[in-house]
Amino acid sequence: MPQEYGLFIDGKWETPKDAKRFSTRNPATGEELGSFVSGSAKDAERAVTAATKAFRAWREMPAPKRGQLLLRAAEVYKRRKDDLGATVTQEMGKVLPEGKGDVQEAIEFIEYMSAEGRRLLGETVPSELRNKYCMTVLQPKGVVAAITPWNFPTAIPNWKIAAALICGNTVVFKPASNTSLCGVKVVRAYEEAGLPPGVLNLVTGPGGVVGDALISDPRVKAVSFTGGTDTGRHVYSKGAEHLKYVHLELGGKNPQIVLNDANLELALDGVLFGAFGSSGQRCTATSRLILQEGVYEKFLGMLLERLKSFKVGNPMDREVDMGPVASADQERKILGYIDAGTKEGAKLRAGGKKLTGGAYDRGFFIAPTVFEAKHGMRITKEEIFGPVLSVIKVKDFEEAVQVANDVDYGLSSSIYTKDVNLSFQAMERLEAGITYINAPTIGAEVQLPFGGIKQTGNGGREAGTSAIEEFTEIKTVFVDFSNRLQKAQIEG
Ligand code: UN1
Repeated sequence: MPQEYGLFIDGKWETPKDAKRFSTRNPATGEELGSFVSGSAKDAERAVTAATKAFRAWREMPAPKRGQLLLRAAEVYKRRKDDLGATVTQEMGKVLPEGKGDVQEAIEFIEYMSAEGRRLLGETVPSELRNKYCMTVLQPKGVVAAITPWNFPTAIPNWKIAAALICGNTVVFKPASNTSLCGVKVVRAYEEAGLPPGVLNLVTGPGGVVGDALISDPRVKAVSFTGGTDTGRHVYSKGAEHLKYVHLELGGKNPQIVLNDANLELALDGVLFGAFGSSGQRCTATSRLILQEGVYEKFLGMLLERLKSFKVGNPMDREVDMGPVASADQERKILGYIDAGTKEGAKLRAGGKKLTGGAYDRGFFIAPTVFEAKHGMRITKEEIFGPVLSVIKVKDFEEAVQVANDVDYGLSSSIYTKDVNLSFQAMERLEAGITYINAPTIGAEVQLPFGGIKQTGNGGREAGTSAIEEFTEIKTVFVDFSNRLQKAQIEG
């Protein structure tokens, strides 16, 4: 029997009467990892009640003190990094160094946010009148819903939770169902750190039930969602019915451009990590390799050569370069795209199939796949979220930028060149929230804003200082100490 876990509401772990349950499974082995409550709309409502009740005392706690509590949670994560990293790997399939990297990203973000507790900067600006101060202060929004994906099951929840908490919000957290054990462990660190009851609540269960209940609850003032574009559209429109602040981080179709003058070895390491890290299941994953014609054959040859020794297997095994994809659904969708690519006439150069035989039969393994594709095919335009790379030939820098930009998404982008002018032109012209020069499309750091343009989001950024904007309201304050009525715009 797998271990049973409850919901975390108002500081207590609990299993509602007659609760339905679901399990998560290791995508490499099929092993059952835990049993979780399939939360109901009522459970979500109770969690919001707890968060609402806890809000006043939490917002009144001085922000530096909130920061100290956050730091304690970071300490717990540090102590548990190996265990938690292994849980990430076992529950969603990225290789162990990346599983631990996920936790490390959570730790770094919490540390960064805890120091924000000593800033939360407002402005003071001159008044047009005498004896009057004009300033802004940042205030929390209230109860925040954090709805998070399975691909970064400890980092992304913390991008939302730690940022919301430092600003004085309380949180109801709904993790992706297939990484519920990670969700439980994310919350336990805050519990151990001594967070007051109700400040952070966890409701596991289906998005269509728990997520929708949170978005529709008028007491929830902000929703921060990371996930697929279709779900994002649903979250946004449902939030709009309630005129609710909604932050979205959605898909990507990220290009790596390699120009004729590039350091090819470096670009090769970059594309292997960018395309096949986390089995291509990062929003920032490289899914298009745009090669200038002068290096096309050579670079493609180098890539195919390296893939011959690329090992796919159990992600807990040190020798393995790439683990499984996260679930049966993922596998089906990715294989569907491989099929579509073949049908559209893209030339399959590596992989292109489910791996079978021996231990592979217990999990969802797909061989790292490379297509020579023509820009415009579905595999070059739609987000696949798997280990599938489309290689596209272009004449020159101009065409590279045009192809790179001709997609609906705009999260990350990368260019390899030694030409300073072209790298700055790329920085200016690539339509993406993030541009890397001589580095892969993945690997953003937490102290900088993260997010994208076009259908990648709705204009906001998370992490970095933008995280504070995401979770605060600006209060504008005028203090008149003249002891008489002063009329702005009327007297001079
Ligand atoms: C994501 O895939 O949604 O930049 C987040 C990166 C990681 C975060 C990715 N630091 O690849």
